[in-house]
Amino acid sequence: MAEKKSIDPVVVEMLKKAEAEGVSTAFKRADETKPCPIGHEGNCCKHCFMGPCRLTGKTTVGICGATKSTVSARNLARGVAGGTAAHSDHGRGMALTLLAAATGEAPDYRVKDERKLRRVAGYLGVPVDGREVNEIAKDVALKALGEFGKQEGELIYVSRAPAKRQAIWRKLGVVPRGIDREVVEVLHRTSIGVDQDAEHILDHSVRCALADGWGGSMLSTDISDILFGTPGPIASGSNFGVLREDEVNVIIHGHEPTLSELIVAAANDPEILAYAKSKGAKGVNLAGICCTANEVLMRQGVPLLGNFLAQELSVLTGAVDAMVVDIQCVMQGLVEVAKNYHTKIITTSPKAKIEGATHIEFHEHKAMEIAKSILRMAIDNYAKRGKVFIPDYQDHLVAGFSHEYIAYMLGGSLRESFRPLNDAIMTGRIRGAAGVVGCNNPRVTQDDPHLYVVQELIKNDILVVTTGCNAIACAKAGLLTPEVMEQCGPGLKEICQTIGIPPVLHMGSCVDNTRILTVLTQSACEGGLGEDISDLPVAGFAPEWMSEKALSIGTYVVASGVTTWMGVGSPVAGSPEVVKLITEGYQKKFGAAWYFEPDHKKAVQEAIAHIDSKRKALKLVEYDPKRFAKSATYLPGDYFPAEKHGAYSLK
Ligand code: NFS
Repeated sequence: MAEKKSIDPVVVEMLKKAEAEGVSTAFKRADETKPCPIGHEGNCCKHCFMGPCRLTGKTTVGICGATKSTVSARNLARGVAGGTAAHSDHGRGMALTLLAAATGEAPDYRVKDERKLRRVAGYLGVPVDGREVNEIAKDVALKALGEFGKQEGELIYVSRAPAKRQAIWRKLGVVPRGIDREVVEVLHRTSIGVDQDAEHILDHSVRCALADGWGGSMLSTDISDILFGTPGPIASGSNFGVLREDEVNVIIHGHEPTLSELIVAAANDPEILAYAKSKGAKGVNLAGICCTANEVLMRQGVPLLGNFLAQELSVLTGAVDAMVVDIQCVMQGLVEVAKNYHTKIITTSPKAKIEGATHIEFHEHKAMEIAKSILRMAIDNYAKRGKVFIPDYQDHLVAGFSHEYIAYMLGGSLRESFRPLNDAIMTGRIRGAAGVVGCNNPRVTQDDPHLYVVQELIKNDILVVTTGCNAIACAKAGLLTPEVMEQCGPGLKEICQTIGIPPVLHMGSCVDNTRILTVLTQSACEGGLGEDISDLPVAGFAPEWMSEKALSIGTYVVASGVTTWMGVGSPVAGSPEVVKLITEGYQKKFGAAWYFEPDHKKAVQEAIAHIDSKRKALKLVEYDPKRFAKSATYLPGDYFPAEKHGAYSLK
């Protein structure tokens, strides 16, 4: 039943089309392939060739004697290392691009946000006074690159965390030394016959994940802002209705903004537009999938086509002339689907090829030339379209809430600060805040857990910040608009009306979860809500997670002090000892617990109780929604007519 697969009506329609045409998608393959029950719970060890050892039934240890808890901790740690490697290699790529831009080797790139450059130079200890922009940029890039290969000492960005948090990490010995070193050490420790103490393995997985959150990902966000601009609010659209029947549709999918930013520029180039017209198209229309979508949405307003599970389905429209992919979350199944249509799948990263796809390798020194040749290929392909089916759904959105903009919108240009946010939490207008992030997973009804969690939180006066594929789910359901404040509790509604913001703030891609770390730090340091992130009435969610990157994010967010609920199921369920280590154990160590709770309704109730317990510990007034929403003198409906919004409104 297609209706059970997703609550997005576009996905349901496209799944019916796939069924009718006999096209295989991730949804179908998920039905055909049940997860291996042993590996699913973390009980399979395949780190040497005596096995794989399946610790099930009477078998409680591997051939080497490794226990279930060792195996489970090893598997989790390796997931964290995979996620850290992915985010951080992306960050390294950004630093290399900045270096090439600063030294003139990548003439199509330049420092776009000098203010951010100076701020980041300050974090990294790079002098700025009396220096040229490119001199500073070169040193910032080199200093950032140094963080990857550093062997000793501490990552510089650790000093951006609240002082109390840093002290906790130092006491536990989990401060990362160098980004690459911590990833390598996870792989070493978890190979045959090395670290065989679950708690010790997990401690190092924390060190590795912190190298992601307070290292590779944070650098990635900062350098992307320097090169392409720090995001501010921007309006756009989402879902398949953003495709155009009379234009060349190019989908940008993956993660790095390096090529996609130039594709956006090239799509507006008069020469490219003239070429499109010469082939009978009215223009070139761009739309994004996954985190590349979030990156180019936040800075350029490029609409969102869909999240992770929409990628194959978008090809089924017959309207996608090219899908340009780089790294991460790109399904190999795309090529098989594309065989049934005219769509060209174009891989571009030197790190990622897919058999059967067209490979046009991207190099920074001739970036614009490559972007244009990709677009020309898409334009040439336009004439080969067969029958086109574009479900006529789209919704409005406002995205682009960087932490810089949040501070600005709260305090204005004369006094950027988090004071108003803290005050609103202290008075109980805002009960607390939550980050809701992460993937799609075909093991659950697509977008259902995402949207339930977000809607339930705002109804309970909990401000939501979102990134990644949750942000796209919210966009498609119309939750990223100011109008949605009508769905909020009374206190949060007052705040949103006063500041003029949606109650669900789109903060970017998954590496931009580090923007959330910055917001949390500033809120903790502003005063009135304790002194550390773990004092704040906040919670984390990844209701439909699937990727290793989510495990890394989950670990660093919890180790930073935010109790977090991940949905779908637990990758460590097979070891009660490991479950205890990441819940009670992490609570003792980091003041925050990490739960895997497949029941998203239960998770929300637990998180609300958690937020209230934090309010109580801070001796804040008890949350009481009846006290608020009495002061407004007009109805927001006058300004935002109801017919303009609503989930999945028909165009
Ligand atoms: Ni995040 Fe981006 Fe989506 Fe999950 Fe994949 S796109 S980095 S991993 S699936 S949220």
